[in-house]
Amino acid sequence: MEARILAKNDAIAAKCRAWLAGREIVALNLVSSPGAGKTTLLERAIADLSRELPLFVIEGDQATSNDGERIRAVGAPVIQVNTGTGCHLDAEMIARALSELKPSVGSLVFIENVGNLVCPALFDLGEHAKAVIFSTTEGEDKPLKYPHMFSAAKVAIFNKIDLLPHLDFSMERARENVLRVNPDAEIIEVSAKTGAGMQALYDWIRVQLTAAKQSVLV
Ligand SMILES: Nc1nc2c(ncn2[C@@H]2O[C@H](COP(=O)(O)OP(=O)(O)OP(=O)(O)O)[C@@H](O)[C@H]2O)c(=O)[nH]1
Ligand SMILES: [Mg+2]
Repeated sequence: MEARILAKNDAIAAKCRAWLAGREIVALNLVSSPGAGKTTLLERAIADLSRELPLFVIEGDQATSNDGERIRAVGAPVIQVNTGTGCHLDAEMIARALSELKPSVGSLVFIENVGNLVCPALFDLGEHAKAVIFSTTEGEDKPLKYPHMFSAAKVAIFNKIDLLPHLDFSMERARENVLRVNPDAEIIEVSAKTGAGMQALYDWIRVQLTAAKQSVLV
């Protein structure tokens, strides 16, 4: 049963991926535990990047349109998806949201997944990459406890570094733990609140967009 659900999801995700690639669109699937700072990071990224890039957002939450409204307030087109009892977005939801959102050629689509480190790891949404946001308030051991999420992600964004002086969080141990489950992960340290480190994240995003353009050429 579970295998059948995943196979159906993967088939739709493959169609989404081809559709996005044909339009040179980079879709990033933001995953994290609840409250790690996904929406705050998006608010800042939209404010900083929207003059440079067309940006679109798909917001996933079990309930409420709070995050969708926060994104709309900073000026990006957004579709809010409510999953009800579901603990993750799936590819069919993304296919439907993309047909409504109509992201332009060469744009960046942020998908904010439902906040948890378990189910979103299993479901391909046709994204270019999963980005896991890991808050300094969560404890360094989370990559070891939720290895599927951390190994599925291309980049681990350590958020809330502004709080480090008040916490026992060891950045070094946290980095080691991420790399233990995913030796290829890129690690970027930011504070979505103060903006520290965000330029490194934007540079990483620019590299992904350039790669998406080049892959259409080959
Ligand atoms: N100090 C600090 N607080 C932050 C930072 N980023 C986010 N926050 C705070 O963390 C709380 C949760 O942030 P959200 O952006 O709503 O987190 P989220 O991951 O979108 O949460 P869900 O969508 O509910 O899973 C808010 O009170 C934010 O102000 C940061 O870099 N530093
Ligand atoms: Mg949010």
